[in-house]
Amino acid sequence: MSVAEAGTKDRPSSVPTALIDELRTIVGDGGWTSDPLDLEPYLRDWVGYAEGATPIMVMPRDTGEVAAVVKACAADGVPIVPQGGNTGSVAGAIPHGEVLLSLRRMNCIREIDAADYTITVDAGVVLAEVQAAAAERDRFFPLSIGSEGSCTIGGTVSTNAGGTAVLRYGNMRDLVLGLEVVLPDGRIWDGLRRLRKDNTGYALKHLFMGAEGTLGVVTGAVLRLFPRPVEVSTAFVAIRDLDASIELLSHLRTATGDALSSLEVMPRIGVDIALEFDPEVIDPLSTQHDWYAIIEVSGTKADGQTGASLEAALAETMEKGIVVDATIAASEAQVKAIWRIRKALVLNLSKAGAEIKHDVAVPVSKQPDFIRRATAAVERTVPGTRSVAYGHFGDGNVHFNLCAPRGMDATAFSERASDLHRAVYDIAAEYGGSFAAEHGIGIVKLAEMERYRSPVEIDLMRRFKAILDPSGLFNPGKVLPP
Ligand code: 2HG
Ligand code: ZN
Repeated sequence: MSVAEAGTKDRPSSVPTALIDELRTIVGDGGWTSDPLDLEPYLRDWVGYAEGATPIMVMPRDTGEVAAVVKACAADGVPIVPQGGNTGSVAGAIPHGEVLLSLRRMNCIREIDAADYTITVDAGVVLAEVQAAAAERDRFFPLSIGSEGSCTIGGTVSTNAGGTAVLRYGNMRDLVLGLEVVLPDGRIWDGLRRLRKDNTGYALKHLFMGAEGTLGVVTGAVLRLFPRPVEVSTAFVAIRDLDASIELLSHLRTATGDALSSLEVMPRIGVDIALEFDPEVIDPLSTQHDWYAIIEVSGTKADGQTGASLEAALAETMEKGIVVDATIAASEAQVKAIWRIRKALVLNLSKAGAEIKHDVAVPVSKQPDFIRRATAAVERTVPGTRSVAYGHFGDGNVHFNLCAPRGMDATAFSERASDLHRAVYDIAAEYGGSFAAEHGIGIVKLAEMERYRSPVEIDLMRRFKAILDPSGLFNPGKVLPP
């Protein structure tokens, strides 16, 4: 979907004044706002897909208040859009006339149990706070994403967030043991169990993960913790070619005793964009190559083995001609400098020319073929399009993002978005891939849901929605095609 198409979905607000008064009373002073200036940051997404509207944003402090808000809205048939840190990439948390339910004031860490390797938190706790709280108790919460300083746990659960450590620890779905959810009728489902084994019928928690708030509002979660890595070794390497990325992955997993925690790949154009738009970025290698990888290996023993195994593994990959140049970070500053290239690329890509995003997953080994074919396809569709294919190669997630051809007008490029999407997603589909790997559907990929998911799959989803939310009051217009 193009930016222009995505941004025109506002529905008029029809929230009765009496309900507004009731909501204000439920959440109390400081728990709501209708001020357009206050609301502004919550009504637009960072990518620029949507500008929303709401008559009121409520910010409950606890699950009871969320349930009371939901019950009041349900009684009047008024829809709700839940929102966490508003860092999503598919405009899934932007209201278009609905009541906006922000979870950000529900920000308590309820309990950490180091012996159980679990942490129980409110939905509004920021991801970085969970990581820090775990570290204080000598534990590790591994989800790692660019927005970790502002995204919330409820949002990462509801979107099943992924990021750079999925290869080793899985995505959010793999890190959640239990959930607390407010259902569309206002009932609270207390599924906050901290069990690794719990085969008691249907795994209800999984329905709410990745549902983007269309089936329930996640208010709390029990998350898995891990032993804290005390040795982390990071390298920036140039690889022979795109195929070498898969050889590198395979080699590193075995050679490091499966201690590989990240393998991010990016093309030269990605490094160039980072260098051009972020003055603090430095090119870590003295010669230029077509493809690079950021490698992170981590271990829980402070015996120097993690760094030693990465060094040895890289020496082997250089002998085999998989890696052609490499630097291993020798200080925390150098680690930060390496990851800064990756961050700067994401934050500045749109400045290099109008950007069209594709968050694709294909089987790990198919990534090079997919990228080659998709690059050729977009070149055929809009000649001169600059493909910037980077991402989480360790788990098969390619951000196949595109920059407008030099000199092409941004609007003219955006107008070709659906043709470019089609070219890219058709190829991903041929590999049994996904058009929405870790960012979800929101309002941006409704057409693709219809095209690439079978009628059986869509029908099942609609039935689940109808059972849980028969009046369609939770995040309407998102995830499911109309
Ligand atoms: C990342 O990997 C995020 O940094 C964002 O998923 C990617 O904006 C993107 O396309
Ligand atoms: Zn990503």
